[in-house]
Amino acid sequence: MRLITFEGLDGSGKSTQARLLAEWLREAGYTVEMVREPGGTDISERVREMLLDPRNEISPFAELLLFSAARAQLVAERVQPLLDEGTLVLCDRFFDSTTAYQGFGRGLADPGWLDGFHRKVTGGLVPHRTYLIRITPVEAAHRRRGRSEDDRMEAAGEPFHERVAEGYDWLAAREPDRVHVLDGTRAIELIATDIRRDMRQMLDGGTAGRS
Ligand code: T5A
Repeated sequence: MRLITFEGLDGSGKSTQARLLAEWLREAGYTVEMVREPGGTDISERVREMLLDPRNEISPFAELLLFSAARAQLVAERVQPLLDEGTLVLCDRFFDSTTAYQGFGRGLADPGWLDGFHRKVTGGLVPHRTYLIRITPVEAAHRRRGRSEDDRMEAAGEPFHERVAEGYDWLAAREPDRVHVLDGTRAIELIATDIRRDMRQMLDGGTAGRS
C-alpha cells in the first residue's frame, strides 16, 4: 500500500505530473487511483466549494478546520479503503498544503502543533512519498494568467504565496527522505522522468498495487 502526494504552489504543475505518473503506473500494471484535495468525496467537494468561493469570508482558523474536515472525510471514505485493498493512491495535495498555506501562509499555528493535528485528522496516515514541484510565486501567477477568475486562495496576494513557498521549503528541509523537491520550471517531460525514476526505485522489490 502506497500513498503518493503532490505539492506546490497553485499552477506549479502538480495535477499534470500526477496524471502522467498515473498513466505510467497503469501501463506498468499497477492499480492506481487519483484523488484531489480538497475534494474527492461528496462532502469534501461541498467543503471545497465553500473554501474556494471568492465571495466567502472565512476566518483563518475556520479555514484550517474546513480543509482538515475535507481531508478527514476523504481519508476515511476513499483513501484508507483503497490503500487497504492494495491500490496505489496519488493525491493532488495533502496535509503539507495545510502546513504551507494555513500554517505559514496565514501564520496560524506552529508546525509542531500542526504535525500532531494532521495525524489525528488522517488517523496516522502519512504519505510514503511527496513530490514538491517548486516554482516561484511570480512564475505561478504568470501561469495562472489568462485562466478564469482567481479562486479565494489564489486571490490571497503575493506576500501570502511567498510565505507558502517558505513553508514548503521548510517542510522539504525537515523531511528530505519523504519530500522530494523537483525544479518545476523545467519541461514537463523532464520532471516526469525524475518522478518515474524515483518511483521505480521505491516500487522495485515490492508488489504494492500491481494487478
Ligand atoms: N489549499 C489546499 C490550502 O490552502 N490548504 C489545504 O490544506 C489544501 C489541500 C486548491 C487551493 O486550496 C489551497 C491550495 C490551493 O490554492 P486547486 O484548484 O485544487 O485549489 O488548485 P491547485 O491545487 O493549485 O491546482 P492548479 O490546477 O491550479 O495547479 P497545478 O495542479 O499545480 O498545475 P497544473 O498541472 O494544472 O498546471 C498549471 C498550468 O501550467 C502548465 C499546465 O499545462 C497548465 O496550463 N504547466 C507547465 N508549464 C510549463 N512548464 C511546466 N513544467 C508545466 N507544468 C504544468
